Amino acid sequence: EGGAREGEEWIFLSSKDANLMDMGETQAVFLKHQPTHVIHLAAMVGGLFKNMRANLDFWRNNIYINDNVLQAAHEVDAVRVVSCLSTCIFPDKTTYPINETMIHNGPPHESNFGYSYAKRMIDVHNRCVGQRGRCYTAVIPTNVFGPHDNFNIEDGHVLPGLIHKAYIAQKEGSPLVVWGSGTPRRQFIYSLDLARLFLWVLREYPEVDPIILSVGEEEEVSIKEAAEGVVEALGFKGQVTYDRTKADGQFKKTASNAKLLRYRPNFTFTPFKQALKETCDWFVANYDTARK
Ligand code: GFB
Repeated sequence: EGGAREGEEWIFLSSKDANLMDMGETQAVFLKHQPTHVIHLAAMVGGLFKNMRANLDFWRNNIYINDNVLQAAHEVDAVRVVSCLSTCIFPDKTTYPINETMIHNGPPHESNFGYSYAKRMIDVHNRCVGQRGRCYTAVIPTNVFGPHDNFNIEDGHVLPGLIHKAYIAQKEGSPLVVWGSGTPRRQFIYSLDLARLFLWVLREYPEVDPIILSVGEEEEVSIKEAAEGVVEALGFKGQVTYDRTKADGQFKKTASNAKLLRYRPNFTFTPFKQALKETCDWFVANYDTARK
């Protein structure tokens, strides 16, 4: 499942190519490339703490990006658009495991409701443009990590944040400070596994309805266990402490990957420890140029 297949031309765009919050620039870049298939990953994203600080920006910026991209794709007659939701947009008060039918069944967690509602509107948009004959869809990844991530400690997600903090703590001989109690639970998907699944969704997945892309419920770990995984992967020898003055955010958002396994019964995820090791090795080798 490597790169482009025969007859496929892949074009990678970044925010340097167009400000997707601007409809004119978005239409211009779509007219320039005339894509038939689009993997839409553009978004204003961040970890728990960045979301808590900026729900209005997360709401507005993502609403603009998503409406512009989906409308511009429709206007250039793209046959496929795969957009990105997240398991953090599900209702906070819910039964477990969460599945794809539950997206709109109640308010999301307070910490990131701006981002969550903006993302939920992608599903509404896909269903609306579906009435015009489009089969645009969305995936719902659980917490993603891997090389090339945003390792910024204040704004990034938990695993890159812990990797960056442990790297500094190791050099300075200071403790690794994990934020919160360490008890919340998360499922983590390795970015390389997610990329393989994205290609399958783009080429084969037949539904407008979204599909969760996650490791199984049994792979869910506590933040404490994730931190211990980082300590092991980096070979950190110092003390680990927990700063309980920092928020825990959503306690859990356990998602079912049963729908994925129905389509891809033989898909194998990279083992968590191996994925963490590869991510840590990448970060150490690319410290100077990594986004942080
Ligand atoms: O990845 P994260 O920031 O976002 O994880 P969420 C937050 C959890 O990790 C909280 C704990 O329980 C934090 O207390 N934590 C411990 C840390 N140490 C750290 C650290 O150094 N950095 C960070 N960031 N957390 C996000 C949503 O929720 O999930 C986003 O807010 C996005 O919208 C993302 O969807 C996937 O998993 O809590």
